[in-house]
Amino acid sequence: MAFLESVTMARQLKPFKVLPWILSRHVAPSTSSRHGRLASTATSAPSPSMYKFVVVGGGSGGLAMASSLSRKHGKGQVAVIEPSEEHFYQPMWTLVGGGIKKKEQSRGLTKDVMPKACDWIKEKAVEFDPENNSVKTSGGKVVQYDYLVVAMGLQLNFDKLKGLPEALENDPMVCCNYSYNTVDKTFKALQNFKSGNAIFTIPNTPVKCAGAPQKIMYLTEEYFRQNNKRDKATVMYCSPLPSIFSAPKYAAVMMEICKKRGIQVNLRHNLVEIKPQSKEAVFAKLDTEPNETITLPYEMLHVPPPMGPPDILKASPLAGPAGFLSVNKETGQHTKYPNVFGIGDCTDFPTSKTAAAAAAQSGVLKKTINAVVNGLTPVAKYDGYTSCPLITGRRSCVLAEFDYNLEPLETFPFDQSKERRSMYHMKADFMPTMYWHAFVKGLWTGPALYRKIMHLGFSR
Ligand code: FAD
Ligand code: UQ1
Repeated sequence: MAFLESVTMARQLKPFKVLPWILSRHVAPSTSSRHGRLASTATSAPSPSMYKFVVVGGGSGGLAMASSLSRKHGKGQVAVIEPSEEHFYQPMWTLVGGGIKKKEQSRGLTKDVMPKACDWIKEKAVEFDPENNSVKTSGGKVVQYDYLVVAMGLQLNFDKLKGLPEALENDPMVCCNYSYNTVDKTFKALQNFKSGNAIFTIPNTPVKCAGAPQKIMYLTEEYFRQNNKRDKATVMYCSPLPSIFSAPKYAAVMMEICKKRGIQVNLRHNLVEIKPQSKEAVFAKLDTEPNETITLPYEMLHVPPPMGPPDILKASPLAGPAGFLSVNKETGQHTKYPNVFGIGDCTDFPTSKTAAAAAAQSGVLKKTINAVVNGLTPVAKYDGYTSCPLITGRRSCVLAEFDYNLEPLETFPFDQSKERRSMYHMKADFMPTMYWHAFVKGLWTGPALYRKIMHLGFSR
């Protein structure tokens, strides 16, 4: 079950042996521990490591923060707990699924993106103990901190949807852009499609890049048109949500696009089971009481898995009611532990979970942490900025950008709800370079400044 080995980003990662040199590098006495005290250790247990800053998760948000913090505070002050040897530029997976990029183009090595001034602890975090300012790792280390940044991303729960693991494993026409291990099935499914229903779903859970489940549908529909398959295909989007997209301005445009292109939109349809043997997908109709189900045959099925907070975060005192890191929605500071901060998909910032949101959060979080370190009250305010480049074809994109109130917060001085070739190139060609050269280095905190310049100061 090669696929099952990778059901989450975290689970993708094989346990690493703890190298003695890692241990020795991390037994560093802290000179400035305001909060920390040494964890009690039995004689045989590893000694605790101490850092001014510990970042848990070296994905998009974690690296951006680790880079900025280590640049400001210097070598040996920041540790990053990240088990993966590989770093993925996940936003490229939509284009990989559409056959536009190769999946290898989305992959880098963690050693190449890890800031040189940070100590990389190549293990999983397994337990948070915020009362004692420490994190336990899979290798048995107790890593102590003065300040903690939690950036663990979302957990993919493939096994929470009946039939999904088997379908991904055995049915070549069931595909998923949400994992490096499954993303290359998608384009093969497009190529092998003969006739019938091409169904695209979105889970009834929090989801990263909530636009991605429909972006691949537009690429598929266009591919069918360009390859003489369109008249043999019924393309449909099935979503448990009451609208196709959260921000109304862009939802209206996407509905128009679906209408124009003959795409069926079935709202309040929640995928509850896949039957790969009979090639059927079962949906609960959420507007019926009790929920009726409807079974649709599929020729091709794209399924983002159910997602949720990482198990260890959910089980910790750091979790809010939904299991995500409980943060102040303006500052990113933890609601109970003032020396704990969060960024990205693992937090409960009430906005759409994207790398673009994490970039904007990183700008605010730097200021928040700086204030707290200097004994000041944080004043910087995150407005919920998030962005979703809604790819609608191989040369077109609607660039959605909005805030906590789902109000547009557009960077460019034109109406971004129109499909544009320029926005496609921004997403497909400019963004990857920007990500590897600026974002993970903590040098990109979102387009707010450019927005102000391009709107001649008349923008929030
Ligand atoms: P991640 O980047 O996922 O990083 C989390 C890190 O935590 C990982 O490195 C993981 O190994 C590590 N980790 C997990 N568990 C542990 C543990 N126990 N201990 C230590 N480390 C751990 N965003 C956009 O802005 N624009 C887009 O167009 C876009 N398209 C997307 C398309 C797809 C198909 C997907 C899947 C995502 C897309 N995104 C997009 C979303 C974007 O990739 C994420 O929102 C972003 O990566 C979140 O960053 P993060 O740091 O919170 O989490
Ligand atoms: C963005 O900042 C970002 O984070 C790095 C993305 O993720 C890859 C995006 O997709 C987008 C659209 C933005 C916003 C950037 C601009 C220039 C509007």
